[in-house]
Amino acid sequence: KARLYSGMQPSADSLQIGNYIGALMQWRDLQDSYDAFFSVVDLHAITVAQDPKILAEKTRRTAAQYIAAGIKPAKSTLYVQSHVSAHAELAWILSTITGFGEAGRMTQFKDKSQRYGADSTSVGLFTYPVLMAADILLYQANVVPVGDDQKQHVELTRDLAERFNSRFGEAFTVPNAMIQQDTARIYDLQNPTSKMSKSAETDAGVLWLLDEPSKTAKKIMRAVTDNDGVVKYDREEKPGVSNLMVIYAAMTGRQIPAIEDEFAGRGYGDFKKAVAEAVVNEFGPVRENVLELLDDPAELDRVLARNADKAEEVATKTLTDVYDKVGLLRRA
Ligand code: AQP
Repeated sequence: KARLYSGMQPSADSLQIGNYIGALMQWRDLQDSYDAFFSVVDLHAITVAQDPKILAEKTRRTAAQYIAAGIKPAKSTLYVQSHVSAHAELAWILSTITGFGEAGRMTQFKDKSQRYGADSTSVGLFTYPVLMAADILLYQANVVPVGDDQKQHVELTRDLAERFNSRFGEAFTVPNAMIQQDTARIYDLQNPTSKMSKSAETDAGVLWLLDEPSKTAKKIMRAVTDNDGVVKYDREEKPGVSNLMVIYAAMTGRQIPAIEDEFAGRGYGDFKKAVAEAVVNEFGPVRENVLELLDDPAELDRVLARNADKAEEVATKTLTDVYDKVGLLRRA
């Protein structure tokens, strides 16, 4: 089986519906056809300030949400990034072959550093893509399912793999990005032209996986739409309605044209009620499952430890080979 690698940051108490549709649902389907590694990337999360008192709990909760959404820890390797020290070690090696200008061209860094301001922008945020390259290359991943926004980082990963291989000898598989289609992108309910995000400024536009069902329904009923009252897919002219349609399609497995037919001649009220019901129905069991898993954190931590062992075995092999190729003296 081909190798697959992906991860999410434990940067909030709960994941949002964009993470669920854009990542978890796809991972769940892909895990049958690939030898999959799914990581909770806590080392990435600390590239922006995190509260040390709650980071560990957020990490555990993120892992619980992976499992509750259908990632099987007995089949896929589901682990916490910081449990495998090879990530940080390989990132260092890769940073020594990354050009300063090359890293400076990453648009996510430009966006995020602008958002946080010069005083809160760390060197870690700058080298974030190098750590991501290490994540992927350690496991010799063939494919990396990511959103459009991460395409540039996977390109850099490929460049670093090729550069290392030609400079020091074949050590890495050159990975391919598996880019999800446009319909996998979810936008903020209050601001439907910007992507829904865990770190959104306001809560009203974000649907959290672990929210109370009544809260979820209320947010959907209050989602921004438009004045023409027609349920029709048009990203440019009707971003709010189109976004709700994509959410509804993902929750029900229905196609966009069928949804247009279903709601022809009906108002937004009816449509929003249907969307709310579909989301609440999908999230309900996942939420219960998460709460159950969190009831026994020791068991959850044991599962993560076992998976970290599995991950470490693969990672150490790559790292040892890399250290040798770079010419570092082996410890006797
Ligand atoms: N709005 C979205 N629509 C579709 N997919 C999305 N993803 C995130 N937002 C959407 C996908 O979820 C995964 C999460 O990756 P991440 O945790 O590394 O961070 P991110 O992409 O930056 O996600 P957030 O929620 O916006 O987090 P913060 O606020 O912490 O930066 C990726 O696969 C991503 O494509």
